[in-house]
Amino acid sequence: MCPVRTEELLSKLGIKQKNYGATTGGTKGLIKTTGSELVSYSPVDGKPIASVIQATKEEYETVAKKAHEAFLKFRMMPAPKRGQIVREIAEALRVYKEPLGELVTLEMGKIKMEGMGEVQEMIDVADFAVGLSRQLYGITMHSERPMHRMYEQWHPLGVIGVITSFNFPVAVWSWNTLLAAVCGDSVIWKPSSKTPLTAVAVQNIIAPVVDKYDLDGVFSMVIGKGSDVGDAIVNDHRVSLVSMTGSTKMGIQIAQSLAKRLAKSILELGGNNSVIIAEDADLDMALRAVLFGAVGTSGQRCTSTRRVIIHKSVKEKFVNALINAYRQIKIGNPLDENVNMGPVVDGSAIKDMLAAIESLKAEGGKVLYGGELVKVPGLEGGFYITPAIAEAKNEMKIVKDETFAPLLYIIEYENFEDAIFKNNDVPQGLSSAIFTNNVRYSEMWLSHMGSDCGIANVNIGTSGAEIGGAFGGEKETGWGRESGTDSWKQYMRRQTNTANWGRDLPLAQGIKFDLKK
Ligand code: UN1
Repeated sequence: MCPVRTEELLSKLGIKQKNYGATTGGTKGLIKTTGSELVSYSPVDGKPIASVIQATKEEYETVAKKAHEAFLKFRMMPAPKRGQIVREIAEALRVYKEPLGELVTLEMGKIKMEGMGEVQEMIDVADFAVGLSRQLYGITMHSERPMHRMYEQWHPLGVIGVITSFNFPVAVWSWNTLLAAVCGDSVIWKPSSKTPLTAVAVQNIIAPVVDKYDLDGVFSMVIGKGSDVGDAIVNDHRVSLVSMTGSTKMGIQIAQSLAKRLAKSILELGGNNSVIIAEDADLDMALRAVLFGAVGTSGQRCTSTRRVIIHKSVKEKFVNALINAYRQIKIGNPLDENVNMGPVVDGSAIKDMLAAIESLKAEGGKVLYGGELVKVPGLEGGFYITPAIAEAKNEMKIVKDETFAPLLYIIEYENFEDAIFKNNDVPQGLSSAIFTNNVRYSEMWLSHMGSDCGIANVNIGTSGAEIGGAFGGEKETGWGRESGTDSWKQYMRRQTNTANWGRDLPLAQGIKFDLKK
C-alpha cells in the first residue's frame, strides 16, 4: 500500500478494495459487473491502491438503456430545476474537495495542490452551469412576412458519451457532464483505465443528490476496455454526442466511427504548446510561467508548455536561469506539500520520454538538463524522472510530436514573424503564449496573423486556463469547445421556429404559388 493514509482516504470516498465498474447513479444504480479485474496502481510508489471489476458489453447495454430512458424523463424537468441539482452537486464537491484532490494525486501523481485545483475546477464549472440553467438563450429575429414570429430554441440533445483521460481524471467529466445536465441530457462516462478509482469516488460523492432527485440513469459511469465499452459508446445510435479527451490517434479513429453514423463529437486531443519570449519580455515572469507550464502535472497537461521559442538575444540568460530553477525543483511524493513535482503516470510515460530524448539526439538536438530517472527513498516503485530541457529546432520530427512528459524544447528565433511561424508550424493547435511588453507584437500575436491555436495568451503561460473561456483547439487537437462561454450549445439541439398568427399564407422570397385558373 502507499505510504499515505490510503485506507482512511479510500473509506472517506466510499472506495472498497474491490469495486463494481458500472453504475446508473445513486445508491441503487450500482451494477454488479462481471468483466475482468482492473487494478489501479499508484504512480507514487507503483503499488496497487484498489481494483475495479470492469463492465462487459452486456452491462454497458443495461446502462445505455437506462441512460436513454432517463433522458426522456430528465428533459421534462425545467432547466432552472436542473440547475438546482448541479448546485447541490457543487456543494457535495466542496465538502469532498480535499479527499478527492488527494485521490487524484494518489491515482495519477499530480501534486496535491494541483489535485485540489482540479476539484476546484469542477466546482467552478458547476457554479457556471447553475447560472446557465437560467439562460440557455435562443435569439429572436424579424420575419420578412407580416404577422409571423421567428425564433430559435435550444432543446436537450440526448445521451452524451464522455470519454476522459488520466491527466484530468475528474475535471473533464464535470466540464461536460454538468453543462450537459443543465441542458437536460443524460451522460455515460467512460473514465481512463489508468484512473478508475477517482471516477468511482465522484459517483459516490454525487450519489446522495442522485438519490434525492431520483435521477437514476442521468449520471452513469462504465469502466471497461476501450474495445468493449469505448467502442460500444461510439457506435451506439442512442448516444448523440461523444466528447472525448485523449491522443490524436485515438481521436481520429473515434471521429471516423462517429462520422459513419453522423453523430456529433467534441475532440480534445494532443497539444504542442509554445511560449514565445520576445527580446523585451519580462524574463522573471516568463520563467515562472514556463516552469509551471512545463513541470506542472509532470508535463502531462494537454496545455503543458512543450516549446520555448525565444529571441536569440535573451536565450542564454533565460536558459541559464531556467536550468537553475529546474535544479531547485523538489521531486518526490506528490502528497508532500514541499514537493513541486510528482511522478509521471506510469512506466510507459518514462519510456516515451526517454525515447523522445534519444530521437532528439539522433536529429542533432542536445539535452541541457534532466531526463534522468530518480529514486525517491521509500517510494522505489514510483515513476520519477527529472524534467528535461533540450536545445532543439522546430523543424525536427520529434518536436512535431506531443511527448506527454516533462520534456521542454528550446528553439531560437531572430525575427518576430518567424517566431509566430514556428509557433504555428506544428500539427497541433491547442494553447500558446507570448511574453512581451511590445504592443505591436502582442496585437499581431492575437490577430488573425498570429497564433493559430484555440488559446492564445499574453504574459501568462499556456496551461491553467480558467473555466469561463471556451476550451479546445484547432488542427490535430481536434474540434469543439468545452466548459466556458457558449460551449453549452454543443449539448443541445437547435431548432428554428416560424409561427404565423395571421390569416394569410405568404411565402418567403416573394414566391407566389397559386393554383392556375
Ligand atoms: C487537460 O490537460 O486536458 O488549462 C485540461 C489547463 C486546465 C485544463 C487542462 N484548466 O491547464
